Amino acid sequence: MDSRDSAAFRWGATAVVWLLGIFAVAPLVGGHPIAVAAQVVIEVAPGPVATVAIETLGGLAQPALMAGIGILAVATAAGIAAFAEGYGTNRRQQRLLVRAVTVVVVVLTAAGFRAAGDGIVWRWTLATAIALAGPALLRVFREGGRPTVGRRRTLRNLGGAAGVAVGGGLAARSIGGTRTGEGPDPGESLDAVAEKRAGTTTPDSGSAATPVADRGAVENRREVENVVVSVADTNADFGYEFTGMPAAVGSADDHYVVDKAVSNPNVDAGRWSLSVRGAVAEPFELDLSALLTHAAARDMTVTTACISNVVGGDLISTAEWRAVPVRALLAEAGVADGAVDVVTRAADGYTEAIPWEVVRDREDVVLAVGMDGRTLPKAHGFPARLLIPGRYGMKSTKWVEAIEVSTGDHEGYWEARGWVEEAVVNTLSSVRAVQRRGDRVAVGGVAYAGRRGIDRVEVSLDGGDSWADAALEDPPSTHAWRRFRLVAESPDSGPKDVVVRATDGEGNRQTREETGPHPGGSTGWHGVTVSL
Ligand SMILES: Nc1nc2c(c(=O)[nH]1)N[C@H]1C(S)=C(S)[C@@H](COP(=O)(O)O)O[C@H]1N2
Ligand SMILES: [Mo]
Repeated sequence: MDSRDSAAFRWGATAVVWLLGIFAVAPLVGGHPIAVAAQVVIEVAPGPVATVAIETLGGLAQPALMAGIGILAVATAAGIAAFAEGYGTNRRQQRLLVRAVTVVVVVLTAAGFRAAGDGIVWRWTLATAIALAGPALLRVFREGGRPTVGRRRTLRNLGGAAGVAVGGGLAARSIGGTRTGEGPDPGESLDAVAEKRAGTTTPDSGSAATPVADRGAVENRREVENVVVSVADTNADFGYEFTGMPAAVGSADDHYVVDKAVSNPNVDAGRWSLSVRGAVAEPFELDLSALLTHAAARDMTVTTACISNVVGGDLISTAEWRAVPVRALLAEAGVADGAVDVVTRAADGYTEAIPWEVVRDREDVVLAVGMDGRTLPKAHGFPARLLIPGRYGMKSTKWVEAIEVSTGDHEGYWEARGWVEEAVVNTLSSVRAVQRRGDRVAVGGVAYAGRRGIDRVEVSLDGGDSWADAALEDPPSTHAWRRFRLVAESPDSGPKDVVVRATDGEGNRQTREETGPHPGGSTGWHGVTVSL
């Protein structure tokens, strides 16, 4: 085919080359302009729209949005060209148009990489140059070549330009991540950090495996709506550890993750410091090593749950954190009279606020800097994140850069999108595992009521007609959930309509009324029908 390619085809194809280059070079700065654009869309989207998108698409909402933006970019390029051609623009006008579009694309690409990265000039500049190399080469080919360019030749040029963009991106990748390598890394052993600080090092041995008690061979393991149903070939008594039960204290690897952002911010601890400022007598900055070795640092086991968790859902986890009370940090700065909120500001633009009175009165409102004996993993907010036990996870700002005392009311990220401000957790209980051993069946799970604690859990095997008290494990801490287990004689393998309900430490039974997560967290009893 040697027909002249339409301008729309050439422009669209150029946009595709541009996108390829952008994605190839993204690791150099730890993000890319398309993700930044998606982020802007998420942030300006009205609260209910964002909520509906997250509820219907879940984890696919963000990738879908990025795909949409990519398609829109290509369509816009093709559209502009088709429009210009349709109007029969002359050469001079075409050149002007090309120049204008070029300027816009260069500026957007550079600004996008600048926003995605953490400010290292040469990295985002190099990323921009490589991402634009492909499309730029295409122009050279076209202008250097004959005025009429056959489709085969165009395709060959496009392939070459895409190759240059992707090849350049891969080469840039090999230059490495965005770190200075000076501060502690995400997930680094806290002992190693302390030793480094003291000037000694020993190899990181990792944690020893814990032996597992004989639980019998498990047959017929399946999942019914998040609940693990199994039959075990043993007569051993049930503990709290049978198949499907979550660990009382989980690990970073199995902790749920929820972020507003398309990609997590890469914070370089070597260049990061926490800023404590606002309405305080003496603002100051503290680096990660100083926080890790802070005199008030303590280990605490905390359960967090996302406010968008549904009844029986798994957006709830328990982990061991190393943390410094926020009030200890603020005491060093000296909070001024008239303080209203303690605002946390994050590297991804997220903000949250908690009344100063609450921070002042509660030792357990903390800034976490460690998890499982290591510095925080990136996904959980490296290098520092807030934890407010008993409030939904939205209050616990990750990737904190500043703690700022305000003299006015501050509206947090999700509050501005119509979710409740205080976000005190509702009492919840959920079935996680049902197991048969001979004639006995055990129902196990977790219950949580934040700072109110859990006093009682009842289980029904007949859809709520009759109830029995479950055995309760001691909670791993006052900030954590409690595991429960009910063992019943049940030779009959027919369907069981399992329902669970908890009573908190204030004597209030969990409400049966079913509500969805928006705006104050889901409520209602969890149940599942199983046969085993
Ligand atoms: N900076 C920042 N902090 C954030 C979020 C976020 O998107 N950005 N998400 C919040 C929400 S909604 C929840 S549920 C918790 C999740 O914490 P995790 O991912 O460590 O479990 O972080 C909170 N902190
Ligand atoms: Mo959340």
